[in-house]
Amino acid sequence: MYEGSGQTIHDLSGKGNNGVLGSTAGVDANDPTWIKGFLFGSALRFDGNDFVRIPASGSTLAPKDLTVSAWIRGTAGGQYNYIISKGANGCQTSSYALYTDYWGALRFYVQDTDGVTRLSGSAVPAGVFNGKWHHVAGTYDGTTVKLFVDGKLIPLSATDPVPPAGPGSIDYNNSTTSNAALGDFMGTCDLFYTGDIDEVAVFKEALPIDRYYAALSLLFPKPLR
Ligand SMILES: [Ca+2]
Repeated sequence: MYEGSGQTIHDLSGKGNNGVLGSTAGVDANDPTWIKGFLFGSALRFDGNDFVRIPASGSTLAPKDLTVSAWIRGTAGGQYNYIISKGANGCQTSSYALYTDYWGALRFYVQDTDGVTRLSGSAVPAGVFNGKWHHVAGTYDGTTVKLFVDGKLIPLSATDPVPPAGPGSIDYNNSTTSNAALGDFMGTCDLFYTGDIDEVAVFKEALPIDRYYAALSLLFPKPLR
């Protein structure tokens, strides 16, 4: 996010997935605030009732396999705070989302066409929401959901639901909206995120985030080490 001002975030990939700050194209109470970015330019601060809406046009952000990647900074995870979401079904699920769970831990999930929410492992709040920037990424290769924090895979714990062993298709047939959002779940309820977000990207394959982060650390040693 390089804009630093205004009401639009632009899709640098050229796919036209631009986002609108807040509830209207003008200045409104749901606009996040522009702040200095982590690596480059600017970032956005969400104060607990802010969001960016990305209309379901452009490339629709609905790939079969995917990576969702961002830099985030916050001081408290909170319960059910949506950082990045694609689509919404009632007050239940998105097609995929980076969010915090009941315990305030960071997770990634995809909702499959069998109605199963395929959850990643969970990153405890103290390791993510500690006032520092962290790279977070969720991937799905058609079978397995993974969450990475600062390039490290967050494994499933013994208490996590056992994910389906076989492949599954992401359900993009949303009952409430197919819009994507930053900082909110935009279904029949709002589930807001409090914190900062920068450099959001969605890729149509499950990237090897551990290797990506290692390469990034060589390019930008100071902020990342
Ligand atoms: Ca606005």
